[in-house]
Amino acid sequence: MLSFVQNVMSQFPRPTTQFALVQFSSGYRTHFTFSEFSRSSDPLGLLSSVRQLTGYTYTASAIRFVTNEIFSPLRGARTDASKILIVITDGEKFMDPLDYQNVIPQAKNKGIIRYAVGVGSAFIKETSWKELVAIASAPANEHIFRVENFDALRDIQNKLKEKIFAIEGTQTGNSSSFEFEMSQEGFSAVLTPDGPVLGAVGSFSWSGGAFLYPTKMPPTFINMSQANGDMKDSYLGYSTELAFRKGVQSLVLGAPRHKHVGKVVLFTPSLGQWRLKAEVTGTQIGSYFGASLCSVDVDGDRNSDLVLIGAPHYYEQTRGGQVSVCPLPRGRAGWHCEVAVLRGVQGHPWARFGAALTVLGDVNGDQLSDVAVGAPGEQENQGAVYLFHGTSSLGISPTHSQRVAASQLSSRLQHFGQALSGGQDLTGDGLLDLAVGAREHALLFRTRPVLSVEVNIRFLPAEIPRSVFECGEQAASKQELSQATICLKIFQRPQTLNGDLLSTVTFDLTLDPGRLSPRAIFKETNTWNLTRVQVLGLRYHCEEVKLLLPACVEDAVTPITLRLHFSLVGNANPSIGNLQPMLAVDAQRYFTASLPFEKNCGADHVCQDNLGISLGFPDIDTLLVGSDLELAMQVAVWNNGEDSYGTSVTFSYPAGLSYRRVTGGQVNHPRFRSLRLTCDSTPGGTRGLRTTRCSAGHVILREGSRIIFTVTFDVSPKATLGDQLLLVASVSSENNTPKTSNSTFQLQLPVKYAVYTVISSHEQSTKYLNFTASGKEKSHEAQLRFQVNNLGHRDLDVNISFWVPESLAGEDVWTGLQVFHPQKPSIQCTSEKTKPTEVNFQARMKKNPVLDCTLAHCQRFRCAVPSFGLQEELDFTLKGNLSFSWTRQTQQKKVVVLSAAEILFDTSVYSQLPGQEAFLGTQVETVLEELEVHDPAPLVVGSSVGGLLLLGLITAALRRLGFFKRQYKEMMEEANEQAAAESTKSDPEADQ
Ligand SMILES: [Ca+2]
Ligand SMILES: [Ca+2]
Ligand SMILES: [Ca+2]
Ligand SMILES: [Ca+2]
Repeated sequence: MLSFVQNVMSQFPRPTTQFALVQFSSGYRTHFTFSEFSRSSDPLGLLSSVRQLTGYTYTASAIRFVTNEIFSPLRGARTDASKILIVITDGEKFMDPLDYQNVIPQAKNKGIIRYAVGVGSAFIKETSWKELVAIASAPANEHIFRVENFDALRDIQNKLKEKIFAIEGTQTGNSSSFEFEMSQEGFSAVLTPDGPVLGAVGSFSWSGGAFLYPTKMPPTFINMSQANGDMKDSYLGYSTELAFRKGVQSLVLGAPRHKHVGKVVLFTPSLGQWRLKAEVTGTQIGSYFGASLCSVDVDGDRNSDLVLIGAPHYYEQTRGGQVSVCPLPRGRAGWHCEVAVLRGVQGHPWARFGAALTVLGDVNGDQLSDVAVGAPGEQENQGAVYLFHGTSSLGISPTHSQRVAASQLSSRLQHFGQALSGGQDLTGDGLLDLAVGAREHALLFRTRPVLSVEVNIRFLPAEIPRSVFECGEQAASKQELSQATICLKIFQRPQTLNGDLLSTVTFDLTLDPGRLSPRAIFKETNTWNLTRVQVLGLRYHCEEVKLLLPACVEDAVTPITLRLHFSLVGNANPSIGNLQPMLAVDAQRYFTASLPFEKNCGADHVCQDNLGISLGFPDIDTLLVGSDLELAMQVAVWNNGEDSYGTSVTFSYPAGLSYRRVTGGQVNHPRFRSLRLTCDSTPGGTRGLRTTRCSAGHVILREGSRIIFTVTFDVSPKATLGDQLLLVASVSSENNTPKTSNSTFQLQLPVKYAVYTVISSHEQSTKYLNFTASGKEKSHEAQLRFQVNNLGHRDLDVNISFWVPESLAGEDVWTGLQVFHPQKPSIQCTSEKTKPTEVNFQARMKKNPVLDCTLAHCQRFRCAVPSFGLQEELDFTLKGNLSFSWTRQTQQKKVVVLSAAEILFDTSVYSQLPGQEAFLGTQVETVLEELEVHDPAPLVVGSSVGGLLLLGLITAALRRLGFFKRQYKEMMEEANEQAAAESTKSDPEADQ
C-alpha cells in the first residue's frame, strides 16, 4: 500500500504536482498537507511515519474532512490547480454517521476529481460496487479501479498515472526538465473577452500551449495533455484564433508541426477549465497545416461559421500552399475540412499561399463576409494577396475574385502578404480597409462603395389598342403605340456612407430583342435601339420613351418586349478620397418588360372563337395504292366567333400514309392573302394512327376568317388500308373554347390496290404439227405452256383461266387435256365446257382458217391462286392430244388452233394499272398442216444438179479474181517444205 502511494508520488514532478495524504478509519490522520509536501526537502520521506489505523470505516466522513480541510489554501492547496482525490479503501463504509450524498456534492462543487480504488474481495459484491460509484466522479468506469489485494495495486498505477496526466497535462519527472523556459510566449496572440491569449510554442520542449491572462486573476496555461498522444515538437500555439457559437467562445490553436503533418485543436471552457473539444489534422508532411488560422462569420449573425486553416508549405507541382475551409464542428461530430480548399494561381510552387489570413468584412455588397489570403512567396518573394468571397451556403467561394500582386504596385516590395489585417475602417470614411504587411512596408488598401440598383418598367397604355395594330386595306403608317417609363433606384450596399455618390449611368434600350424584324421602334431614334446616358445620385429616377408601330404586324399575339441593359460607372468622390463607386458584381444588368396587344374579345374579355373545318379530295374518288403515290387533301378552316389565338389543325390518318407537305395557305384577310403554315408530325400515334399538327403561328384568326390550304401525304405502295381510308381533322385554338360538331371533320375515301401481273405463253408451247392426208396418224401429243408473274408490291388473290378448243361439229380437236402447275400445290383448277357462239364455222374459216372458242366447243380451266406472292413466277402446262381429222371439215390444208389464257381478279379490291390491260391475257397459236406425199427421187436429183451448178458458179468467180494464180502457188510451196521437214525428222528413228 505504502509503496503504491510512493510510486504514484514519484511519477509526478514537483512543483507542478503537490500531494497530501490522509489515512482514515473511525477517525482520520493527516500524514502531510500540501504545504508540508511542498516545503519538504524529501517528500517521499514523509511516508516513513505512516502506520495503519484500526477501527470502523468512516469513508464519507473522511471525504468531507479532506474536501473541507485538506483542499484548502490554508493547507497549501492552489486554487487554480486541478484537484484530484484518490480514495483507497479495503471495505464498505461501516458505522459512519454520514452518507455519501452528504459529502460528494461538496467535493463536486470544489471541482475535485475523485478516483475510487477498492482493494480486496469485499468489492466483488454489487452493493460495494455501488459504493465505489457513489464516491467516484462520472463516468464510473473511468474513475474506479478494483484490485484483489494491496500487492496488486502496482498493476493500476500506470493507468492511474495516465488518467491524472490527462487532467494535469504535465510531464513525467523522467523527461526533459524544460517547462516554460523556452516558451516564446507571444509568438501568436488573440484578444478574448476574458483577456488576451498568448501562444507559447516552446513550452514543454516545444509541445507548446497558450496562456490566457484573465483580469485580476493568475494566468491559465492551456495545452494538450500527453494522453492525447505525443505533443513534443508540435508547436501548439503557433497560431491562435477565437471562434464564437451561441455566445460560447472557443479557442483555436494551431500546432503546425504535430507529427510533421500539423494539427489544429479547438478548446471550449467547461467548469472553469479549457477542454479539448475537437481537432483536425493535416494531410501532407511538412505542409505546416495550422500555421495560420482565421475564423469567419460569413452571414454576420455573430456565430462563427468556419475556420480557415492555412498550410503555407503544402506542396503541389505548380503552386505552393493552400487554405482549408473547415466548418466549425457541431455537436459530437468530428471536425472535417473536406468542404473546399482555396488555392493561388498556377506557376508559383513556392508561393506560401495561406501564410496570412484575414476577414475583410463584406466588400462586394452581398452582405456576406469576404476574406483575404496572403501568398508572400509568389514571384520570387515579391508576394501577392488574394480576395475570396463568402457564399450564401456559409462557405467561401474557391475561386478568387481578385489577386493583387506586389509587382503591380512597386518593384521594391518583398514578401507582400506576409501579414494581413482586415475588417476595419482605418481611414474613417465608412468603408472597410485592408492592411497588408511586406518586408519593411505596410500597405493600406481601401474598398470602393458598392452600388445596387432596382428597376421598374411601366407602359401607358398598358396594352396596344386594336385601333393601332389592326391593319385595314390602307394601313396608317407609324402609329403611336405606348409610352414606357423606366424607373430606377440606386443605393449603396450595405449603406455605410451619408453623402451622395454620383455615377454615370447608361441605359441601352432594345425593342423585340432576338427577333429578326422587331415590330416596334422608338420615336426618338426611329429604330429599335435607344441609348441614354445620365449622371445620377443615390435616388429614384425615371426615364420616358415613346414607342411607335411602323407597319402592320403579322404577330399580334406575342407581346412586344422592351429590354433595358443597364451599366454604371462611378464618378470619383472627393469626400472619400476620390474613390469611385462601382456596381455590385452580382447586380442585375438586364431587365425586360412586355407590352401586350389588346384582344378583340368583346366586353367580357374572354375570347370565344367558333371554329369549323372541312376536308375534300379534289383530284380523285378512289385511292389506288401502288399507283397513286401522293394524296392531296384540301382543308378549309373558318372562324365564326371572336378572335381565335394559336389556331391549329390536327390530322389523324393511318400509318400507310405519311405527311409530305403543306401548300397554298390562303386567308381572306385584307392585308395577308397568303399564309405560312407549319406542320409537325408525331411518329407512331395510338392504334397505328399517325397525327400531324399544322398551325399558322402567331396569326390571329379574326371573326369571319377563312383559311384554305392543301396537305399532301405520301402513300406507301405497300400500304394496307382496307377498303376505305378514314381521315379525321379537328381544329382547336389556345382560346380553349369548347369544341363543336363543326370543329371535327371525318372523310372517307374508297381504296383499291394496283395489280401488276403479266401472263405470257412459253416458247415450249407446241407451235406446229403436220400430218399426212392418208391419215395413218390420227392425233399427236401436244402442250400449251404459260408463265405468270406478279411484279407488284403485294400478294394477290387471282384466278387464271385457259380456253382450249375441244371439238368442232362433234369431231375431237384437243383430247385428254390436263393442267400441271408444279410450284404451288395450293392451286385448285376446275374445268367446264363452253359452247360456240357462231354456227357457220365453214364460212368463217374459209376467210380466216383460225379455230377459236367462238367456233368450237371449248374446255375452260379455271385455276384459283389464293396467295400469289410478290415477285413470284408460276408455270402452267396444259398437255393433251391434238387430233387432225377434224380439219377436213374446214376444207383447208393449214389451220390454226387458237387457245387463250387470262388473269382474273376481284375488281372491287384490285385495279389493273391503267394502260397495262394487255398484260392480263395471252393467246397461243398451234398450226396444223396437211402434207402431200411425193416420190422422193426427183427431189434428190434436183438437189444434186442444183448443187453442182452452184459450185461451178463460185469457182468461176474465184478464178476471175486471180485466186488460183496466187494462192495455189503458195499452197504448193508450203506443202513441199512440210514434206521435207517430216522426212528429216524421221531419220533418227530410222537409225534406231
Ligand atoms: Ca454566422
Ligand atoms: Ca461579400
Ligand atoms: Ca476606410
Ligand atoms: Ca367574349
